[in-house]
Amino acid sequence: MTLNFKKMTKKLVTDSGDGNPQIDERHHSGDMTPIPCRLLTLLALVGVMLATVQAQTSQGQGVQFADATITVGGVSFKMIAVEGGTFTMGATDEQGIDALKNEKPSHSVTLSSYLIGETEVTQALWKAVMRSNPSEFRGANQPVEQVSWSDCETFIRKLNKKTGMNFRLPTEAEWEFAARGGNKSKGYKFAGSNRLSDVAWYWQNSGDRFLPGTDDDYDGNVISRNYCHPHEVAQKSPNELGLYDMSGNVWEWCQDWYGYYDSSAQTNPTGPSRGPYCVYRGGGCESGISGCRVSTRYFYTPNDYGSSLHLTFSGFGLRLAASAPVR
Ligand SMILES: [Ca+2]
Repeated sequence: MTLNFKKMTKKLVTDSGDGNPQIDERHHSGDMTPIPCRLLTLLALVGVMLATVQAQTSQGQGVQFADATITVGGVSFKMIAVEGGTFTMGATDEQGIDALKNEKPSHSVTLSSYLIGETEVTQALWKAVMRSNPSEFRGANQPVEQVSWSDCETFIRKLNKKTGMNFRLPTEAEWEFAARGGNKSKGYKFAGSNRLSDVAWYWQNSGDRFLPGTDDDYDGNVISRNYCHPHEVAQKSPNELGLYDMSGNVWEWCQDWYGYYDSSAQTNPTGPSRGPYCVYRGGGCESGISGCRVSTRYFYTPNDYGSSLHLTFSGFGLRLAASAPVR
């Protein structure tokens, strides 16, 4: 088994850093317009649909909307309320020399409040919605993996039909703001810590034994023999917002088409209007340390989960998001 996520991501970054993405005329199959939030209204549907919703008052920092626990087909998952704010997206100082060309220029982004999944989508939830499980490493509380961006859109469409809610993938900016800890950010390099092993499963700690060294010691054959694999969600420490595994475990698809950054300030950015590649974030159980940084960004074709890269394991997963009521 060849585990070469580092090689794969290096290839993609090279592609992204050396020239403009090849923009074609294919239209994005997903709706890039922020979905009007009907969450509060939909909370009133408790008991009349397959889904049940329990709202819990969020504490502190003036958040005026609530975390929500949703149950679908007997599987519960929690959405964390993220208070909107302004942050610097991209290659900020704590990312250091690891920051790549496609993380620059850093720029100011202002976001409205939103909800984001406490954990990666589990196989139990995926199965409750899709009645299938594409994952290689099976387990109810394992994150779903080997899913394409398009698979995720299908999953979300069916989930929304079951719940009457408006889940979606997070925008790239929402993903990064949440990974940084939102308005509670302590400025870490990774999501919740400067010490990656505290918060993430990645190439050194996701297998049978800890593999010492740095990214310079990354060896796909050694990693393969060490049985590196995704782990059940929420086993590591959460970040400042209470979010688990935003660094490491499985990569997470974002809503946006991939594009280059601009230095101008933006509000609720949704990426290019079209393009051939979708963004994914956060690093996976086989990725290098640098791939797990909060500003690291990669991209891949929306209808594939890595098979064309000749990977025997492809750790693409997702985390849900939803727009929140206006503060
Ligand atoms: Ca992750």
